[in-house]
Parts: sequence; C-alpha cells; structure tokens
Amino acid sequence: MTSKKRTAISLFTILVLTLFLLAACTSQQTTSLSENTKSMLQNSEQNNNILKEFFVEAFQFGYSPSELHVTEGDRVVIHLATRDVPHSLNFREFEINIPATAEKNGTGEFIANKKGRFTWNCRIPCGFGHSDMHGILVVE
Ligand SMILES: [Cu+2]
Repeated sequence: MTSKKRTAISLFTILVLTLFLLAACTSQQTTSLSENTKSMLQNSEQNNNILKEFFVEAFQFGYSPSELHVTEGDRVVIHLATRDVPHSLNFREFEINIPATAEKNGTGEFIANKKGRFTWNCRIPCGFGHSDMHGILVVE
C-alpha cells in the first residue's frame, strides 16, 4: 500500500467516525427538544397559556433586551446567553433563577400569573457593576 493510499484511508475513517458521532449527538438533541416541546405544548393546551419565548443576552453589566412584554397568563420561556463571564437572570417574584455560562446557555420558564412591572437581576457576582445589572418584565 502506498503512503498516499494509507493517508486517504485514514482520512476516510476519521470522516466516517466524525459523521457517526455528529449523527448520534444530533439525534439525541432532537429527541430531548421534541419531548420538551411536546410537554410544553400539552401544558399550554391544558392551561390555555400562550407561549412567549425570548432570547436574552447578558453582559458586563446589563441585558439585551432589558425589557420584555407579555400578557397576564402567558407561559414565558427565557433563553439566556452570556457575552462574557457567567451571569444569571433572576426573578424573585416568579422564583426562578436562570444561569448562563459561555459554555452553556440557560433556559427557564414560568407562568406570568400577575400583572405589573417585575425587575430581574443577576445572582452571580460578575464584577464591579454586578449590582446594577437588571431588566424589566412588563406583564399587562
Ligand atoms: Cu452579575
């Protein structure tokens, strides 16, 4: 066997293994996502809650967007990502704290079961501006 052929064969083997691993990861993710979505949809149907989904990015020292609007009774799902160090999005009123690191986004959900303006803050000490980190959820 020539060394060119051998290189080609090992490259092919690596490619096949990579595809196999990718396929395994993808199918796992799809399964858990669809199960989550299914149970969420079932719950929404049962309670007539409308799903409101948000993607929020945290950074030193704030959130983008920093204001969210929903209607009373909505099922609120918030996905949190961070631009730099670990942060969280914490609602005292809804008893939920969503942490996010650079490696892992956070997700949290709750029912916006009361009207008002609710401030969220960060529960992970992240620097000198940590205590200024906040956003507002307006429930109308
Ligand atoms: Cu913080």
